[in-house]
Amino acid sequence: MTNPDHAPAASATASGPARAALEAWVAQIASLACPDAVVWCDGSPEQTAHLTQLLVDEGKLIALDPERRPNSYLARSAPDDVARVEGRTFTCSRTPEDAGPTNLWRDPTAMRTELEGRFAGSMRGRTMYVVPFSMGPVGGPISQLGVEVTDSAYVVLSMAKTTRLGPEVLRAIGAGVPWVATVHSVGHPLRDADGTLRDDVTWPCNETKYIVQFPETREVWSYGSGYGGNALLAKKCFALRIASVMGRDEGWLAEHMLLIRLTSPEGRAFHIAAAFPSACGKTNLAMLQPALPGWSVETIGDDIAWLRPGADGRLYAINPEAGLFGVAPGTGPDTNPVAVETIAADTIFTNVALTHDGDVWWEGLTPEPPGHLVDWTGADWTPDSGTPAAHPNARFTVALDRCPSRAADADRPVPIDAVVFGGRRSTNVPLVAQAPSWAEGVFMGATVSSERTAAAEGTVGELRRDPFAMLPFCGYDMADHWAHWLEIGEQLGDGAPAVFQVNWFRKGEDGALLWPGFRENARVLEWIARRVEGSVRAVESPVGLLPDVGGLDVRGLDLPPGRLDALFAVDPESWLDECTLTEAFFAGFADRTPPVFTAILDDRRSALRAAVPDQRIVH
Ligand code: OXD
Ligand code: MN
Repeated sequence: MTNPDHAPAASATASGPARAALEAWVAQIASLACPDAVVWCDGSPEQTAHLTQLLVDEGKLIALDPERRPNSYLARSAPDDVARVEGRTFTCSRTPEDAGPTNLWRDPTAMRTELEGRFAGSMRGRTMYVVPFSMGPVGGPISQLGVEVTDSAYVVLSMAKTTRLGPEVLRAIGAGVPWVATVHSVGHPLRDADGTLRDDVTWPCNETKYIVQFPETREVWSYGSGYGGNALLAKKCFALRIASVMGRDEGWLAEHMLLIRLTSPEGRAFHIAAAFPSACGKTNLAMLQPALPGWSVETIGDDIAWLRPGADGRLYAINPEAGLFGVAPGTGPDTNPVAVETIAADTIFTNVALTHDGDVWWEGLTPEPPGHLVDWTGADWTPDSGTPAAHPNARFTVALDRCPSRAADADRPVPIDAVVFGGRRSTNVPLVAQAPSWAEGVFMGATVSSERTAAAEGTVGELRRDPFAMLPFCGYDMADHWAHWLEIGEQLGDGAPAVFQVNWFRKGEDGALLWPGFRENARVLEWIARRVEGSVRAVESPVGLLPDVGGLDVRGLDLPPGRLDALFAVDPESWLDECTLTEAFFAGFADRTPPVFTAILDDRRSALRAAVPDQRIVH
């Protein structure tokens, strides 16, 4: 399987200029990074088994008990390589204006020189894997191709679960389909240029990290990290940062959104695309088992959606990924039984705890922790240790076809009925509100904010603006992204989806959550679906259309008196303060902020100031 001469395996060989260009590119990376061998990956069971065994033999994967967790493995990362590193994520567009104020811009030419220095010899002593993959089914109308070269077999195994990896991708590339070039090195060569040897470690990485996007040339270069979104370059780097730029240029959208099909008791299907900042329970919502009888949810995607206007004037979406890279802590039989079943086998776990009988555990998997564990760092752990047994950003990586709620036709584009924006807000934002117009929906998306979680570095709990939940993922100026959404809305006209905002996380004065969440979120989805079909009324408020009295089905919930009022309260004072913050936020984008946002903000302020006592204007 190893081709020391850097040539692809015979089975993958094809002639033609497109294939030659790919091979020339691979040879060029190899001559820079100097790997000992180059291996072309085809996702075959044999290759997967071989790489898995290699990692087990090297101590980089721990095989879990085959009875308790068949065909599953545990990886432990280095303690300083546990999350995406936004402070080292760069957008190298031609001008800083194209990257916009929310991205870290670097001059592309200077960055290329810097990266060349880093990658020179960075794979010495290692194997370089070439991973041709497709985002979306090969040849699908919204799909795109990519190639990742990486010196991490863990990355190859993860990509085999989360993308479509196979010989048909190489055939498509050979036939001339364009592809996105992505290059990854953990930055831990086993040999220096002078022959000095360096020991391998169970999680090789480098203390200096670069996650670099070149949007114009559609390239990603990542150095120094082996972790998740830093290293599985098809995901955040390509499917969001690069793809958002492709979408801007080609009239489509790449969004940080889950995708579900919600079916009503009458059998009507509603397709919903929902954007939430990292670690707001997207995977839970994507696998919801509705508490409302007769309603069902099918999972299409849990993290990323690519959306394109169709010939019939509707917005169609696919999940470009083929697997899940989900947050383990908090995932349990009560919060997400479907995920628990999904990861019962064939899963790679990273940074969870190990039980004495060869299974895995994390906070939230069972109400009581086991008496003894080996924690994510490899140290002995008991409930008295005072530290989490699993890292808060511990992950599971698994193919989506293991998910019991996966839609059988999840490969086909689906027409979107509703777009939902959510955040983690303990105050102000109501449980659900509908945007009265597309422009107001785009405004809702632009003003998403959330209290910080563990998915990226930073202080947990701090409020951060996360427009469209795309703050770390939009590959170009964020305000241009809003303008692009406005244009797509104009193009769709009456065919545009309805837009909503939700907030499962509002708290009462006692600091307790007001809404039970999880399966009960189906009640909110029901209201959204009923609004789409036009069968329930809504009332106006200064921040959007809210459910009319009795419109939200809360039967059987046993909410205390006043709870619904608290969930939907729109306090004019604090919303006026919020408007001031929003204005300051928009000012950061100067004249690129769409003018319609100023008009919406003005209207909102007037409505809040008027604080009309009787707001019940029925729609
Ligand atoms: C993720 C994230 O990993 O959003 O999905 O950070
Ligand atoms: Mn995400």
